[in-house]
Amino acid sequence: MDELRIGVIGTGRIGTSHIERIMERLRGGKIVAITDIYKPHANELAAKYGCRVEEDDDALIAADDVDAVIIATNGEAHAASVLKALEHKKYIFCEKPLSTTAEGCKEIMEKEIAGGKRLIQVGFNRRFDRAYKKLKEAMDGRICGEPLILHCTHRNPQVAPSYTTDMHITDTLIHEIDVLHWLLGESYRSAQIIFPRSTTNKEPHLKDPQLAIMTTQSGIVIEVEIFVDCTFAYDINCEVVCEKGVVKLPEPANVLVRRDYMRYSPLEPDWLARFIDSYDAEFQSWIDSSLKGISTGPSAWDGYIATLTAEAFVKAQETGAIEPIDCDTMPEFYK
Ligand code: ISE
Repeated sequence: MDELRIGVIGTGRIGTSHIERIMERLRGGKIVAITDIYKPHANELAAKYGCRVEEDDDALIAADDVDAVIIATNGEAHAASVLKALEHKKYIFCEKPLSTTAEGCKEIMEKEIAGGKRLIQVGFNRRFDRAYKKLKEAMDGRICGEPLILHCTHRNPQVAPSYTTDMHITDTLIHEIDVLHWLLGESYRSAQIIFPRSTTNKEPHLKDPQLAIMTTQSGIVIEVEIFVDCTFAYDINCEVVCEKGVVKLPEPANVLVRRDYMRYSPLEPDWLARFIDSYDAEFQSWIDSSLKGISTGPSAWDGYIATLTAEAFVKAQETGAIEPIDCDTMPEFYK
């Protein structure tokens, strides 16, 4: 195969941005079909990029000229499309979450394992971000010794009115859950949420900010401030306190301005701007590895760890307790 023929399920903001990057910037992939329950925008994209609109995910996944599918619908719809795509032995890129339940992730893993070949990559883009890669290199080299504590922030300037308090976990914290599991090479054993005083910013129905505390299997304690209506910028930070020093996620490069008796450096407005390069790298890697017949990115196992941990955090939001996380043993297939 010298070109990966791709079908896209879901043409919302993220699906549209993936279509653009594959057709305009990346090598080796071509969008041949798209589908969405809302057809007018899909029709516009099809006209712009010379592909066709399929009626639904069944038709798109079954099409003979579709080698690989991108699933970019609402989280609740992901698992059903993934299972169908596994049935048809297509390469799969699934945005997070792989499934909204840990049980659903297990069903997907069983099916993938039964098929005998890794076909799934889950959309955890931060692993492809230059800054996180630098941090990982430093951690793997243990330049400051063993990690002990992590202080992180995940701040969004605002969220849509449809955003709910559990989405602090399932939609937002899930990125830290995955990227820190990758960074530290460990899964988690407990989850706790603390609700500080809530902001009076735009979304009064939200409990915002929240403080998430998780402990890894070896006892590293991670605290993440999740503040989705912070109003000032998209602001992602991560500081790892180690035995002999501190390692910090590099800030995205930006100009330093001196003006009006001030010195400042602009921050990013949103996650697409902050992580644009990582999405390009993530999709180039997915296309290249699929063309070679392998899947190398975040796996269905990583999708399971993320959803399992998120489930414990949502429970912790309700109970106020420290919730245990009972993780299965990693199947040989994913090692
Ligand atoms: C969104 O879905 C993302 O993936 C962003 O990275 C995250 O910052 C945001 O909170 C989510 O809603």
